[in-house]
Amino acid sequence: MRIGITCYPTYGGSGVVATELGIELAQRGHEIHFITYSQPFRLGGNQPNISFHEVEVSRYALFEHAPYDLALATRMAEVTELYDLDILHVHYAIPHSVSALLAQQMLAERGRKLPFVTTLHGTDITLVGSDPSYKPITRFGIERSDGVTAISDYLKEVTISEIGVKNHIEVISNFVNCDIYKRTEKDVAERSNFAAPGERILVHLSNFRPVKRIMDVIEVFDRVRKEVPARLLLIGDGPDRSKAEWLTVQKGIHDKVNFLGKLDRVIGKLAISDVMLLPSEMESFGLAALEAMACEVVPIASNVGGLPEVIEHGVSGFLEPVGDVDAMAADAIALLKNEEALRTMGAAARKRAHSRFCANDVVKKYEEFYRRTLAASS
Ligand code: GMT
Repeated sequence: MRIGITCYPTYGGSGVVATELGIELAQRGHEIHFITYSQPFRLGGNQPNISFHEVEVSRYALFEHAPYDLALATRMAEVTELYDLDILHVHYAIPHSVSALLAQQMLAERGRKLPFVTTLHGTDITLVGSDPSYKPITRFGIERSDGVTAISDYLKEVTISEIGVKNHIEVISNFVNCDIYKRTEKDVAERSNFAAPGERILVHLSNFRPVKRIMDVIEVFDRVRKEVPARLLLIGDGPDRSKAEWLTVQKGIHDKVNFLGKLDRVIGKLAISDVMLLPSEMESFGLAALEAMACEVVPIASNVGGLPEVIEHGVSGFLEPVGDVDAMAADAIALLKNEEALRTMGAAARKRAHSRFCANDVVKKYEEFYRRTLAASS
């Protein structure tokens, strides 16, 4: 198939999923066309079967806010014609589904069909989509999509109850390439670059937005390092980063925390870690936890949203109430003091990722969904 993919190319879970999906589909022989305002950050250059089409947004003195949605719709229609796309897959409902709908209608005028699939990721429904200024257009974009998927049962339910969407929503979970995301001897040897022998490594990966509760990450780590020699690796960047940096200074633990910034490749850092902290206010899925689990890193996360669909409490990780930094720290301390329990749970985390969320299985579901969508709209 010739598939167009639109996503937010910046640091965020939906862009990661869209990019990894494009890479996996290209490896299966599909022709993939990313249509985005900049190259998706996890997409290296020159990959076979993958092209990138930049959306240029012209500025004009009248525009306080340049109409990106319209430039995107125009580019979607153009790329569809130039490369004879079969289907368009947009990630994150707003504004991508509405731009896709416009592109579809522009092409229909010329007798050209363009079916499109919208994948819902989380904040497009729980934050942006629920805001009264966006709710009606979010529902409209979703209901006019030829196919709709959500990344967890939780998100499907919220989309129905909060947004009032009436059409079918297929749940296709997020995934990880289990052949790439794994712990190797080489990675283990890298530990010495970040931690002294005997020190444990805790890790957090996000875009440092308030919903991620970065201060809780620091609070949990501060409690843990008083009981167990440990270091904290923070991967990513965003609005709450400097607040977090100042908190580590106030607590006198700045030298124990590595702010690594945005990284294209996170596997190496995950694979040397023992525990991932994900104390988010909300996660519709928690891709970062899944990537960590595939590398035998035990997730300690909030018991919210779609996280219980990923992590089995007490088996492949821990789930605690939002904001309960004492409970999260207690889980981490008990685990990090017991090497056997840590390795057993790490293996269970890998098993969980492998049994339900490997790319090989999940990407087939997308291929099948595209075929069904194409058949229904022909
Ligand atoms: O919260 C983020 O990290 C970004 C956000 C996005 O849309 O880019 O992530 C959402 O999509 C991810 C990929 O499907 C999910 O793993 C995250 O749980 C979800 N974030 C929230 O629901 C807050």
